[in-house]
Amino acid sequence: MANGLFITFEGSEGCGKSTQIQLLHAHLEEAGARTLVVREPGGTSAGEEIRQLVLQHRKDDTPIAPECELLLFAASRAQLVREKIAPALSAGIHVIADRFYDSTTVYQGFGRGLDLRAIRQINDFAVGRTHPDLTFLLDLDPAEGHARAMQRSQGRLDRMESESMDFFEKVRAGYLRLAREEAPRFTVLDGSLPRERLAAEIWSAVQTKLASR
Ligand code: Z5A
Repeated sequence: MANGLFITFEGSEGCGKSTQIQLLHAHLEEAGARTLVVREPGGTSAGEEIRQLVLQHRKDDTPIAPECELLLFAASRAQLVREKIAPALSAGIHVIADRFYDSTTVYQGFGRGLDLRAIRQINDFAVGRTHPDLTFLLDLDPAEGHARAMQRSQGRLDRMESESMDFFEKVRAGYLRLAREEAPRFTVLDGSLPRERLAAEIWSAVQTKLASR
C-alpha cells in the first residue's frame, strides 16, 4: 500500500488556511480518499496543553523566552508526528496539517531572529523522517490578515497575534524566501483571491501530485 500524501498549509494569521483545509478535506473525501486533518500547535492531548501554554501565557507574567517558545512548538510537533501523522501516512491515509515546521523556521527564525541552523536541527530532530510532500503558502498582506483575525475573534488576540506589524512583515518575507529556497515543495498562492478560486487551484495541484506518484 502506498503511503498517504502529507500536505501542509502555511501563512500568516488570517490568511485562510483553515478555510482551504476544510475545502480540500471535502474534495479528498468525495474522491474516496481517507484523510486526517491536524493542527499545530496541538492535535494531541499533550499538544493541546502546550498550545494553551504557548498561545495563552499571560503577558503580565514573566515573558516566555524565544528559545523556550521554539522548543514548545517543536515538542508539540514531535508528539503529533509520532502519535498521529506518521501512523496515518503509513496506513495510506492522507494528512493535511494546519502549519508544520516551516512555521517554526519563519516565526521563531525570521520573526524572532533565532539561529536558523539551530532551528533546522531542532525541526529535523522533532519530525524524524516525516516531511511534507506538498506545502501551500497562502500569501497575504499582514494588515489584511490581522483585520480578518480581529473581526473573527472580536478583538481578543492571543500572545502571537498580539505581535507588531513589523514582526508579521518579517514573517511574510521569511515565508516567501523559504518558498523560493524550497520551490519544488511549495505552491505559493495569493491569499486575497476568492475562496473558490483558491480551492480550485489547490485541488488541481493535489490531483497532479497524486497522479505523479
Ligand atoms: N506558531 C509559531 O510561532 N511557530 C510554530 O512553529 C507554529 C505556530 C506551529 C497559531 O495560531 C500561532 O502560532 C500562529 C503562528 C504561531 N500565530 N500567529 N499569529 P492559530 O493556530 O491560532 O491560528 P493561525 O494558524 O494563525 O490561523 P488563523 O488566524 O486561525 O487563520 P487561518 O486558519 O489562516 O484563516 P481562516 O480561519 O481560514 O480565515 C480567517 C478569516 O478570513 C475567516 O473569517 C474567514 O472566513 C476569512 N477568509 C478566509 N479565506 C478568505 C478569502 N479568500 N477571502 C476573504 N476572507 C477569507
